[in-house]
Amino acid sequence: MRVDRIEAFRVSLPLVHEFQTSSHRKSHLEHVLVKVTDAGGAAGWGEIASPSGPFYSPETVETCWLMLRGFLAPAVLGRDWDHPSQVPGLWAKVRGHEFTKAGLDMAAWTLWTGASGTPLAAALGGTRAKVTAGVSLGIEPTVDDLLAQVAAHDAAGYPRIKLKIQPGWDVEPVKAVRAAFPHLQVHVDANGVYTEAQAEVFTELDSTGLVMIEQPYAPRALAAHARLQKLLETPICLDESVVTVDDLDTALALDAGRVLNIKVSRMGGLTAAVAAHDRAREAGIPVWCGGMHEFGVGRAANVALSALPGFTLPSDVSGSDKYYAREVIAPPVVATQGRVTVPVTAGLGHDVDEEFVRAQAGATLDLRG
Ligand code: OSB
Ligand code: MG
Repeated sequence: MRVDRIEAFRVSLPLVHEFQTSSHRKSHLEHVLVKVTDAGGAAGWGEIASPSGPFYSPETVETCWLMLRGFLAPAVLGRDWDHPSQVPGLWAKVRGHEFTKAGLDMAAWTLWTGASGTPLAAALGGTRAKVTAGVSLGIEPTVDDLLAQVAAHDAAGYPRIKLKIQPGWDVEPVKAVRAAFPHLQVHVDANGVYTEAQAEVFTELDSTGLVMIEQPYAPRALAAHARLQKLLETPICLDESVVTVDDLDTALALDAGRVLNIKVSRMGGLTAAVAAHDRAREAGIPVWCGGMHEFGVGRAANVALSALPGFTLPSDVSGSDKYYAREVIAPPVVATQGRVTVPVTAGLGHDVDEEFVRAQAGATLDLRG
């Protein structure tokens, strides 16, 4: 196959419920939707789900836009490939910029699976007909507000809740949620905001029956994560620390984490995500698919990835309705009693609402090989 045209659309959508993490609060998100077209007119879509600011990773929507136009689209345009797993090889010299790469890699996968009549999940190696979804809840103004959020998602049937924590919002809200909802699987995500001097927070959380503690320390602090893991019964889950499969190897060698959050965006695409899944599976550590509040395109790709056999923990693939009132795909991703059905039709398994995408686009790119 050969991609002869790459279009990109900067689309902003309002969130149904404001989301606050340890780094910032957001009420709407701007993502870049990427459309690739081959010589025969077949199209594929991907999503660059970078946050606007460089607080989760160094990338921003603006840097993604520049890298797509300046380096990554030119690396792909007019080049021949047989299988989407070869596409990352086209930009092998470009270091970093995983979110940008992820959008193009995803577009290549949906192009190829759509054109070859294969469901995306099956092409990736997926074996599940349904995947289990958890929800990620932000920091709320009060514990009562948080309990109301947990109650709503418990009532919707989600079996796992992840709570964002930060210093001053950790042990108390976690204990309140565990006490009020003892049947739920609960885990916490610190987004790397604690330091080793605050390890006591985690030794205290260790006795609250959490499924895992996600990214307590800074992304590069793998040795510190290993020291913390020695103190805890609760598995540490790595997110920001693992950008490449080499990072995963280092984490495994150090015993710095016993669960892996695989994000398509953070790792540079579906090809890299599958490689991380395979490596984790070989090492015997469970994985789940994390999210970046993706619009429908990225969300559907996350569902397809979560169908792989190593994804044994609930993924952040909650229904589109938790986030957006109006979606960029039809039908939207739907979770029923915390389960999402994996599409069995060719490609992404959802139609992209191109008219809506074009109407919403604040800026567009149109590049040809
Ligand atoms: O650390 O998992 C994270 C969103 C933005 C930045 C970082 C994270 C998140 C989430 C989103 O938790 C979860 C979702 O998309 O459902
Ligand atoms: Mg995380």
